[in-house]
Amino acid sequence: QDLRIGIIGVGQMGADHAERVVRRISGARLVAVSDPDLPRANALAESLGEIRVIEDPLALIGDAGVDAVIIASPGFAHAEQLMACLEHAKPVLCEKPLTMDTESSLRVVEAEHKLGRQLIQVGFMRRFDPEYAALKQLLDSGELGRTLLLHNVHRNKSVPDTFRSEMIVRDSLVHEVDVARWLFDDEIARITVHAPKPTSLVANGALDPQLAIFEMANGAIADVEVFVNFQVGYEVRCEAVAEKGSATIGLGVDVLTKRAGQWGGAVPEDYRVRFGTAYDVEVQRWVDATHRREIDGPTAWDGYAAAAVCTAGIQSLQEGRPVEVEMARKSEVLG
Ligand code: ISE
Repeated sequence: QDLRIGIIGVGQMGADHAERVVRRISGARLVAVSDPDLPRANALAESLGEIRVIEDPLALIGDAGVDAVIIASPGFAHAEQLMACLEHAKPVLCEKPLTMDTESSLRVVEAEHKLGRQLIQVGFMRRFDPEYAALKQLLDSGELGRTLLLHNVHRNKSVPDTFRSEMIVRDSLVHEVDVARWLFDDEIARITVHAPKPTSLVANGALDPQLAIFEMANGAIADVEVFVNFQVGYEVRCEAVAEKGSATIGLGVDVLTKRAGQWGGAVPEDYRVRFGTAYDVEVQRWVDATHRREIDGPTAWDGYAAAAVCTAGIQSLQEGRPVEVEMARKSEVLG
């Protein structure tokens, strides 16, 4: 029996997931979409076949014809929609951020825990990228000894005008927050976010680029350059430095061409291109796990931890100093 999926939010990411579910995912079928922009939802539904448009996202979640939900709405809408998924016991793949603040993320974690079943998976898709997965495997194998440092670069070609300093932390830097927690298998204890003199090419007052330092609980350190108006294209790199070697991913060495007196390759336009495979693997594994009544990826707790780090990161950016990350103890919340 195919998993009947409903998607909430059909902007860039939601539309991308809709196409993915229809064209590339097995064991699942897209049955409904919801978006406040009705013409946009109607156009997408029509282009993909027989798909219902349900205007109210909460009605989509409660609909008896929807077995599982993908939330790709803006972050501020997540808390209410996640709670509704838990109420209706619907498995949900929720795009990051889990919610907009530490408290509401913790409430989501607690509500899910009360149900006694994990229904929430968070869309930190980098864990499913073949390059990141290989890096994780290499570091975990111990071949290089203990991992000491991570150097990360995260650049977007450009972002909409509404993408301000806080969003750079909660929507972009949040990926490295998860990557660092995942690769080190440890929590981030302290974060500092520096803001160099911003690029002159954005006029919305956003502090872009930013340079973040994560101090892990066990003493390791990660640094991150995040620059969302890089102009050139999308670039995500990670170098791990360990006791007996280093490993780098994201060099973008695809097809090397030589022409007109120059050599080089292509820079992806955005994350849908660079992480296309990661999204495919993520959604397929989520569908397969949902059939088994499980999840298979980042948990609500991971979303909560990331929210706590981002909250501290924003405070650091505003106050110009390192900020301790305040979060509950896992054992106290999850028993
Ligand atoms: C976007 O929302 C994403 O999640 C991308 O993965 C990230 O690289 C980008 O910076 C964000 O704008």
